[in-house]
Parts: sequence; structure tokens; C-alpha cells
Amino acid sequence: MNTLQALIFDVDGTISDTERDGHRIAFNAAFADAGMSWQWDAALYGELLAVTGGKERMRFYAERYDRDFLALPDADARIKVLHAAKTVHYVRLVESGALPLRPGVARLIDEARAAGVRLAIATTTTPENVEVLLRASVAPEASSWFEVIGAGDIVPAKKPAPDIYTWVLERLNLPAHACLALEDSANGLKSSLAAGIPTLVTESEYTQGQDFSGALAVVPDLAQTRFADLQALFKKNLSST
Ligand code: XBP
Ligand code: MG
Repeated sequence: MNTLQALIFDVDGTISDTERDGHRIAFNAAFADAGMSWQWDAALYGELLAVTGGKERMRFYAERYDRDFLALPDADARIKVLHAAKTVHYVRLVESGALPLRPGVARLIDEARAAGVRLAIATTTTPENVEVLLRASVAPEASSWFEVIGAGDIVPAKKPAPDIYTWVLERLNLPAHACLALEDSANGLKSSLAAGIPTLVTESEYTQGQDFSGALAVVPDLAQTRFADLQALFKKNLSST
């Protein structure tokens, strides 16, 4: 199997810059609705992105900044409720068209489909968030273009653990070396590489300058990356391994 069989896309930061003006706003709206004083500005949110997963991120924040919250007997249940409310806000935001695709993403998806390459998603975000982003920002039927969508709590260990990529590979029934992953963060890259998948990194606003050792290449965005370039990178990597 020496031709590229599948492209596996990360979502947040790779398909769209969703964090600062999407997830962050939705978290803050959920905190305000619950009458809480938590408010995450753009800089603080950058620190919190060290932890993937919204529920895990809230717990990380509380560990650092609000240990009284964590001492509540129902802290975990509260986090779950807050997260569900955050997802409602996020879905509404995406539906409003607030989160456009990053440059080159739509074209690359079209080119890959035209070439008959299989498409999949591996993300730590909640499944509803993926569905709505694909529907609102790619095309109404875009979910059906992705044969496997691995998202959220489907695996207990989120990125940088390899589990979500391994889960997707199993469902695609493909070996890691037949695929190429597209990621934007060091945590995402660690995850895809630990699963054995060659990976191209498109830096995003929060991930510029992170350690991307092991990536096939690092580009500022996908505007100049054609599908043919991905195939060439893939082949070059195969011949060097
Ligand atoms: C990014 C994440 C997610 C989102 C928030 O995932 O870490 O946690 O920030 O989404 P990726 P949830 O880059 O892997 O797409 O609140 O739904 O977890
Ligand atoms: Mg990402």
C-alpha cells in the first residue's frame, strides 16, 4: 500500500480557528449563565489550551485558580452541566456563521474527494461541534464526506494520547503509514505521531512556535498546499522510512 489512502483532519485550529472566537466565547457565556465569576480572556485561554477537552480544561482552570470550586462535592457534575451549556452556545455561534474555514481547507477537501482519497476526522472536541462546523462552514452534506469521525469522549484519553487516531485507524481499517494527518498543535502532533501517522502541521494563532519536531512539514496555513503536494510529501516520507 504505497499510495495515500486517507486524510485525517484535526478540527479546532486546523479546519477553522475556533478557539479564541468560538470555544472561548461559549465557555464564558456558560459561566455567565451559571452566575459564575469565571471569565477567560484570550491570553489566559492560550494557557488553558495546554489541556485538551473542554471538561478537562475547566478542571485544569479550577485546579489553578479556583480550588474552592473543586472542593464542592458535586464539582464534576457541575463541570458536566457547564460543558453541556457551553456546547449549546458553541453550536449557536457556529450556526451563525461566525467561524469560517481556514484558507485552503475547502479546496483541499474537494481535491482529496476528487482523487478518491478517504476522509476522516480525529478531534478532542464534542461530536455536535464537528457536525455543526462541517454543516455550516463546509457544506450542508459535508459530514457524509467523512467516513469516520472520531470525536470527544469516545476515547477516555484525549490528545496528546494516540487513542483518538488509533480509534479512527481501526475504523478505516488502514495502517497508520497509509494515511496522512493534518494538525495544528503540539498536542495534536504528539497524538498523531504516537499513532504512527505521518503529519503535516498548519500552525494556528495559538500554536505558532510550538515544538513540531517529527512533522513532515510545518506551514502557516493550507493556502499554498495542493492535494498533489500532500501526495508528494507522503511519497517522500515512504521512501525515507
Ligand atoms: C481542541 C480541543 C477542544 C476544544 C473544546 O480539539 O481541545 O477541547 O477546545 O471542545 P482539536 P470541547 O484540536 O483536537 O480539534 O469543549 O467540546 O471539548
Ligand atoms: Mg487542533
